Order: sequence, then C-alpha cells, then structure tokens
Amino acid sequence: MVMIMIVDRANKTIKLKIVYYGPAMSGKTTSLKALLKELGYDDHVRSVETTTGRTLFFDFGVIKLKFDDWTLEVNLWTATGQDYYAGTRYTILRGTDGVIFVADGQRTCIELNKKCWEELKRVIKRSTALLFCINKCDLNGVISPEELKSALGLGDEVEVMRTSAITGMGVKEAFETLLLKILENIG
Ligand SMILES: Nc1nc2c(ncn2[C@@H]2O[C@H](COP(=O)(O)OP(=O)(O)O)[C@@H](O)[C@H]2O)c(=O)[nH]1
Ligand SMILES: [Mg+2]
Repeated sequence: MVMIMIVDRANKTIKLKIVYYGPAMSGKTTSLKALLKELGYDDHVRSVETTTGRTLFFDFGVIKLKFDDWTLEVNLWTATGQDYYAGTRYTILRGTDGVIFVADGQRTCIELNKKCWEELKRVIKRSTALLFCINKCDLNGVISPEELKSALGLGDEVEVMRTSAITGMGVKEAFETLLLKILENIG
C-alpha cells in the first residue's frame, strides 16, 4: 500500500501532489492552465517565468475537491526536462503521488521524449501513479500511442491518452484518470 498523500483527520483534508513532467515545450504549462480553466480556476497558476514566457523553475496550482465533508486538495506542479534545471526537477518530484508525462506528439520530438522519460525513470518511485499524454494532438501527423510506447519501451499495462492542451481536449480526462489511479493505489 502506498501512503504518500497526507491525511489530516482533524481538518478532514487529504492532500496529494501531481507533477506534469516532460521535455521542454511539450505543453506542461499549457496543460496545467487548461485544467484549471476547465475546473473554473482561471488565473490560478503561479509561474516563475523567463521574459520570453517559458517556465523558469516551475508552475504551481491547487485544486480543492469536496466529497462528503472531506476536502481533497491536489497540488499540481510542472517540471521541465531542461538539463540545467535538473536540481529543481528532482526537488519537485519528491513526495509525488502521481506523474502525468506530457510527451510532445510531434514526430520530430520522439528522441526528446525518450531522453526525458529515461531521466524520469531513474528517479521516480515504483509506487508513483503514472499516465502518459501525447500532447499537441490538434497538429497533423502526431505519433500514435503505439509509437510512443515502442519508442519509450513501455509495457502494455501503461496508459497513454491523447491531449491538446491548447484546445483543452483530453486534459481533464487525463487528470481524472490519474487521480483515480492514485486513489486506487491507496485503497
Ligand atoms: N499546437 C499545440 N501547441 C501547443 C499545445 N500545448 C502547448 N503548445 C504550445 O507549445 C509551446 C510550449 O508550451 P508550454 O506549455 O509553455 O510548454 P512547457 O515547456 O512544457 O511548459 C507554446 O507555444 C504552446 O502554445 C498543444 O496541445 N497544441
Ligand atoms: Mg512550462
């Protein structure tokens, strides 16, 4: 049984942490913003950005879901796959309940996705719930789930979904799927 999530019985709050991880420019920040927007949290992403609008260290957002008299607080982070932020990345991955790997669906990005997954694989705990998204599915010629699985060497049991962070397509579904995986792990 996995028990990273924090259960605060006095305040009837369960806290958990999800990280959007993937190569630079794959759409992690856009996915997080799309998710929060979909759930009605406009402008609730706090980012540390460069002057060109790229994420410098991370983005951070919180979602609060109510069930009965309990509150589920989901802390959401993004981590870039850029080498020079490696230190930050491993700090962000600490205590993570689930990771959404945001792959860049463009055919030219297969190697980038692979390199990034190999880095993540080395540091992620086996108990961490994991889901893969092929992002940018609004573009022509994006790779299929089978191609991603074969490039990354993923087994048949691994779940791959299609998203377009820019249109919001599939982003909420991916989040909900991962959330269920985390809760199943705990149960
Ligand atoms: N066509 C398309 N572009 C996207 C999508 N998601 C992100 N982008 C674009 O890709 C670039 C990088 O996105 P961003 O979210 O900042 O990537 P990050 O580095 O992973 O946080 C931006 O120009 C986005 O507008 C998508 O689903 N489709
Ligand atoms: Mg970003």
